Amino acid sequence: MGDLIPKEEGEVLTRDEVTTDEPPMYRVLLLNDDYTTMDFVVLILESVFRKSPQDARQVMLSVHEKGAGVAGVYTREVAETKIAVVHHLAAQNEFPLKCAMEPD
Ligand code: TYC
Repeated sequence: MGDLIPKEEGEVLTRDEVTTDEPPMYRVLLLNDDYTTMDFVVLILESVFRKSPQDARQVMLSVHEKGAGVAGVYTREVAETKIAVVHHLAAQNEFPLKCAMEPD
């Protein structure tokens, strides 16, 4: 039993009754295209999504074969930032690589 937290007048909530809400999580999807090189996608998966070289290659090949695949699962702000970084790096390197996000 922890501290007593006032709720309404004359009412208390014990710490054991406090639930911690988990933030909504989002899958960042990598989308296949015909022009981005496999090496560039692997580099993105290693550098932006912190995948090992082996996992990065596996995810890249799966996206290449199936059309899309999950690069990682993050909170909304982190997912949005990673997508913006990928699109920036892709544009800088003149690749059409695109990401999307969806609720996990
Ligand atoms: N299809 C690309 C090629 O053959 C490789 C690729 C993989 C591109 C994954 C995008 O998200 C992607 N060069």
